Amino acid sequence: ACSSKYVLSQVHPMWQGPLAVPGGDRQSPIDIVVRMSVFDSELKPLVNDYDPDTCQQIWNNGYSFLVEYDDTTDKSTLKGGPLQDKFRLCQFHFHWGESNAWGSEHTVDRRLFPAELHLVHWNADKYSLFEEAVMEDNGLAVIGVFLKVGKRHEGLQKLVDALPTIRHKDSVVEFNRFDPACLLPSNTDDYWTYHGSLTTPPLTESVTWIIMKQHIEVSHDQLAVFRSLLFTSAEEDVQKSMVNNFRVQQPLCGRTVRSSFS
Ligand code: BO1
Ligand code: ZN
Repeated sequence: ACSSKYVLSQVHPMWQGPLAVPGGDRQSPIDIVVRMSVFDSELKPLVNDYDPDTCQQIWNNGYSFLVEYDDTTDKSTLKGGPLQDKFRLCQFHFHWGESNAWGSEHTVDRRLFPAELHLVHWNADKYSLFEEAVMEDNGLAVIGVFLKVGKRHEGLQKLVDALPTIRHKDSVVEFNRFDPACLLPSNTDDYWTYHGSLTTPPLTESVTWIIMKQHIEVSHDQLAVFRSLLFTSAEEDVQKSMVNNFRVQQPLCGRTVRSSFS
């Protein structure tokens, strides 16, 4: 039998108490065991076509910070890779640790990274809203990119500079003209893909995960600014640092992880 844990972590009030998800044998995140992944020559290169003008705002939702995009038209899209349809970008966000020793949700051969970027897209060929797609098979596609500590990331710095203005939960500021493609590694042809779920509620099993093989480098100081954000709102007496906002790993339950490279 394949069981997965739903009651997770101390990081956020929404994780207190059990969370029932039907099925639960396709949950995320997972450890990618490289020698168990299966090369699939049918997996095509990813095609992202992002319009920086669709970038709208950045907000602290009490779990991460989200950079949100206007997804009412087909201006920022993702196609190709394992995807049959065209998907629209709605937001990206990160997960990170309190130290550089951990923080990513996915791991590669048990290797942890200090942070992980998620670019969230929904299937605009089959559905008309994120809320519709989130319930459905093949509804969502999320690109995962590992962050490693090294040299400062120029593209990320514009985001980092905005973070002090959204330190508390529920703060939102306008944020324009940010090209999410600047956060992708130089090689997006090499990736792993598998069927999984959202890693926070509603945890629906509607996600085609596309995990980049190549990581991006960011500086320790840039990650330190992520860690200066707060889980708590300005009204709360005891402030809690936003760190360790990742879900624990979930069982593979017989799923196959495919790779676009051999
Ligand atoms: S993740 O990429 O698996 N960590 C993930 C987890 C949860 C969401 C998105 C991605 N949640 C949803 C919310 C919706 C919201 C949407 C787009 O993100 O449930 O209410 O509209 O921002
Ligand atoms: Zn995420």
